[in-house]
Amino acid sequence: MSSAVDAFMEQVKTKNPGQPEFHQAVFEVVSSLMPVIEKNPKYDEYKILERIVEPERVIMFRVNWVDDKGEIQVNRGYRVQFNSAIGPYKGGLRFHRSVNLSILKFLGFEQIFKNALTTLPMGGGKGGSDFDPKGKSDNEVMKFCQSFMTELLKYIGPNTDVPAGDIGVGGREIGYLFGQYKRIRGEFTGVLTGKGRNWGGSIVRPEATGFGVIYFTEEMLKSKGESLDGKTVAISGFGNVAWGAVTKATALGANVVTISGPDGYIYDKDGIKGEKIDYMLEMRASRRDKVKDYADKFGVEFFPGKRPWVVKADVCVPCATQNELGKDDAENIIKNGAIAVCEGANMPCTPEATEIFINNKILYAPGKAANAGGVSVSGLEMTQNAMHIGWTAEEVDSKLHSIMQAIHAQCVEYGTEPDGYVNYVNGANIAGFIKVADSMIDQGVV
Ligand code: NDP
Ligand code: 2IT
Repeated sequence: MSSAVDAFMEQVKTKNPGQPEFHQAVFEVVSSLMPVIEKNPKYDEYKILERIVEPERVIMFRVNWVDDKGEIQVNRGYRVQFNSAIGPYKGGLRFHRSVNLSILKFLGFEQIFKNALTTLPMGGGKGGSDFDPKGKSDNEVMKFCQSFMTELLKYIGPNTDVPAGDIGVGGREIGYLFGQYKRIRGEFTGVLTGKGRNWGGSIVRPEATGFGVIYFTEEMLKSKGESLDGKTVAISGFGNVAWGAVTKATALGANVVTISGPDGYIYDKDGIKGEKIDYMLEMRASRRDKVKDYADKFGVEFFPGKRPWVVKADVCVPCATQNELGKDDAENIIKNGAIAVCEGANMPCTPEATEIFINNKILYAPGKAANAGGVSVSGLEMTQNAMHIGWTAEEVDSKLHSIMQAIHAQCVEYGTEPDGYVNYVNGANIAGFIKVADSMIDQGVV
């Protein structure tokens, strides 16, 4: 079996040179799928694997804009329209200096399976730019967003491709992007999700990813007769996802003791709660990218240049970025007796770390299952837009909760091993794949 995976990966690497994150994401999925493909020759006959790793379309474009000093700036914009077998392309936009085609292809590829798990009709896509929001004024962010959208709008629409936020893209950026789309296309439509509440956005979308991660964690713990109540939780990141996860974990009785930024992590033994959670929003909005601000304000310990995975915690929830948790971190987490690791970010654990969690048979959920709450509420935003209505917070939250339970159930159905251990990686990859692959077969060679 591994020789089939190796042979397939050889082709992927030859065809997509210099794209390590994309290779990493494909390798993980294909490793889970090979046994399924060997048992179901139709997938091989229809060349589903070969087709699913090839984006339907990649759009790359120049984004010129003028900064506050009157200087011309040049960035690169992207949209990867990966797979539309089960619905319009759907996925976030990332604005970060590290953005390149490899990162967006890995994210777009993951999104195909994630969106299939949500039970909603959404295909997979991702986009963004190497624009660095750090230190930019509101005016500069607006100028960039307007220029970016002026090109992107040729390729998107409510039934074609519906972008949303990701790292560096939150409510403010979605507002500027939406405004420019509306201005040029002359239509008010649900072309983006994560919109403001007053102009078509869904209530609970800002919280959705973090809430969903914690609902998923609760489901995993429930399967062991446990709950979050009274547990110590370590979280990384301090952005949108980390904020939602801290809020919900604290509400369910957990003591969240860490958050982190590119500068290091803070340890708050009394737990991040109340005004401290609100302060996370302030830190994120300041675009200073310094979690040390939290330590200065609340008088807690700050560990420069370090990650939170050395802290003793029952549950770890990485919510920052890809490959932020490696082999040594995973060994620490096991040594400290953690019972669960649940990914809020996309692909935060390296393959070596993932292997350690699975070999030690702790509860471990990959991002494509655990962080699907964000795109799920995006899907619910599309439904509300199409129906020209707005649901209440209770309605949206209860739908989100049911979706996370349904995703958990799919992982258990497809990922349970003979000894009863649930391999959530295999479960998520297989369940997501079957839905998309069967749809591709139904629709012929397109
Ligand atoms: P935000 O932009 O709100 O927050 C990300 C923050 O984390 C940035 O300020 C960034 O700082 C910081 N960061 C980057 N690298 C590190 C690091 N190594 N350690 C600590 N902090 C770091 O992004 P989101 O919260 O939206 O996204 C976080 C993760 O969740 C990403 O992997 C994203 O793909 C994923 N995700 C997001 C969803 C959403 O709906 N927003 C949905 C599902 C997944 P800096 O810019 O300086 O690097
Ligand atoms: O990674 C993700 O799932 C997101 N950034 C959210 C995508 C969306 O369309 O809401």
